[in-house]
Amino acid sequence: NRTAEKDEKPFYVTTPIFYVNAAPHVGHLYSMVLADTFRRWKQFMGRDTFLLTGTDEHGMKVQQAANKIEKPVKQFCDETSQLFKNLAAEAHISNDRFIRTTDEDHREAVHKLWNTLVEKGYIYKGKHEGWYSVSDETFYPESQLKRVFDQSSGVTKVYSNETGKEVEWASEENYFFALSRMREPLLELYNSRLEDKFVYPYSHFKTIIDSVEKGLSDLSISRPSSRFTWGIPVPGDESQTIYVWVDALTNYLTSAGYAKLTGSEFEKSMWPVDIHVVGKDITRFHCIYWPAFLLAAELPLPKHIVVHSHWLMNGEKMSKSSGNIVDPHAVMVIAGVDSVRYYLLRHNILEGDGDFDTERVLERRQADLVFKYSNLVSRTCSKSFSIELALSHHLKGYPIPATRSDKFLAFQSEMITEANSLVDNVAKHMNNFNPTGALGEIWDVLKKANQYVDYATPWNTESSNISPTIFVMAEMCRIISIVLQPFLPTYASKALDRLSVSPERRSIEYAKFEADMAYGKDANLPNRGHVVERQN
Ligand code: ME8
Repeated sequence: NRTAEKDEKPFYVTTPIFYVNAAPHVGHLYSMVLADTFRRWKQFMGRDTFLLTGTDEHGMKVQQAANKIEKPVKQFCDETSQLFKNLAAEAHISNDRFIRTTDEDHREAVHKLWNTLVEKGYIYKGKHEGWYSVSDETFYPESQLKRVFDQSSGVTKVYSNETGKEVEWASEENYFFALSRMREPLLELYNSRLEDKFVYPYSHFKTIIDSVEKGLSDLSISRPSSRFTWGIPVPGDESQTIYVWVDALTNYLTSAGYAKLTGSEFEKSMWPVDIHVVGKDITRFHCIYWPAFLLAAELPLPKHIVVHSHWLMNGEKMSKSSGNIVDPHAVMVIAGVDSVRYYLLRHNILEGDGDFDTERVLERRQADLVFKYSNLVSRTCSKSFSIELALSHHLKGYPIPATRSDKFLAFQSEMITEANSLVDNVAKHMNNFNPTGALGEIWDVLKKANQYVDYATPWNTESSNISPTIFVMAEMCRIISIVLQPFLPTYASKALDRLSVSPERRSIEYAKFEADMAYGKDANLPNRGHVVERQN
C-alpha cells in the first residue's frame, strides 16, 4: 500500500564510507550504484528517501598513506575525499549527504555513542594482548587465524583467515567493548529476523550466525594515541584514540542527526537505516559489531544489511592493495554512465564474485541498450510515423484494423498484459534486493516489443493500419522507460523526452497502458507523449 508507506519515516539507504587511502575503483562504484538503485526504486514507489555515502578518513592506513607522500593528513583526506565525491556526482548517485568522518557533527555523534556505552556499562579499560594485523587494523581471535610455514626463512607466519593479511603479537592498554556479553542477544536477534532478511543473502547471514555461535571475545575499541593520533580521541582520555571501526560505523547515526537530537527527537528522526549496502569484506563489522553497539546503546537496529560479493580482475579481487583496479571514470567516459550502471546491475554478484570486463561493458551496451532499447524508441519516434496521428486515431476509437490476424492480435494483447504487470514484476525482484532480476523482467518485455514491431512491420502497412500499431509501440516505450528510471536515470529520461512525456507523468501510476483506461469522447489530444488525458 503506497499511501501507507508515505506516512512513514524516509527510507534510509547507506553505502559503506570509503577509506581515503587511495582513489576509488569500480568496486566502490558498484556499492554506490546498488544503493542508489534501491533508493531510486523506493522513491519511485512513492516513499520519501535518504541516501548516504561518504568517506572514512581516520585510521592508521590513512595516516601512513599521507606520511608516505609527505602531505598533511587533513589535506590528503580533503583531496581523496573529493575524488569519491566526484565519482558519486559523475555516476548520478543521488546521495543526500556526502559524509566525512572529519565532519564536526560526526565527532560529536561518536562521543555521544561512546558516552552512552560507558553509561550503560559496556566499556572498560584493560590490557590487550593478541594477534594484530596492521593492515586490517584489527586484532583477530585464534579461531580466525592460520599458520603457514615459510620455507625460505624457516619461520611460521600467522595470517588472518578472512583477509589473508599477516598478523603480529602485540600488547597494549585499550578500552574494551563487552562484546562477549552480546552473544545471546545477537543470536536472538538473528533468529527473530531470519525471515525478514536482516542480513541478505542468506549465505552471508549463515556465515555470521556460525561465527557468533562459536563465541565472541571482548573488542578492543581504542588505541594508544602515542602510535595512532589521526582519529577521534576518547572523551575524557586524550591518551587514547577511538578505534576506526567504532568511529566509522557511527556515521550512519550522525547523518540521522544523532549528535544534536534528544532521545525523543531522535525517535522521530529517519533512524533506523532501512538498507545498509556493504561488501562481503566488512560483514563482521556491520552484522556483528554494529548491531552489538546499537543493542548496547538501546538504539533501534537497521532493517536490512545487503551484502554483495566482489568484482574481480582476472580472477583476483579488485583492490587498491593488489593494484588491479579499473578506474570508474575512464570506463564511464568510454562507455557512458548508464552503460556502466547497466553492466554492474545486470550481474548479480550478491552471492558470488564476478569478473569485471570493460570490453563486455561495451558489448552489452551495444546488444541490450542500443539494439533492444534505443532502436525501439527510434523506430517509434521515426519521422515517417506520427505519434500524434496515431493517438488521435486512437482517441477517436479507430478500430484495430480487421486485416490483422487473430494471431497478431493475441500476441499484442499478451504483450500489453505483460507491460501492465511490469511494475509488479519488477517490484517482486526489488523486494528481494535483486536489480538483476528486475532488469531481466524489463528486457523480457523489451524483447517482446521488438518482436511486435518486426511482426507488425509498420513500415509496409497501409497508412490506415499504422496508427494503432504506432500507438501500441509508443505505449510500450513509455511504460518501459518509466519503469527503467530508477536503474538508468539518464537513458530513461532521454527516451521519455523523445516521447514527449512530461515530467509530471513519469511516476509509477503512469506505468500502465493508457488504452486500458476510460477516455472521454472529446478529450483534447494533448502534447505528444501525454498520450491521452484520462477523463473521469
Ligand atoms: O572498508 N568489488 O572502506 P574501503 C566490490 N572504510 N566492491 C568492492 C570491491 C570490489 N572489488 N572493493 C571494495 C572500508 N568494494 C571501510 C568501510 S563502513 C562504516 C567503513 C566496496 O574503502 C565494498 O562495498 O575498503 C567494500 O565493502 C567497500 O568498498 C570497502 O571500501
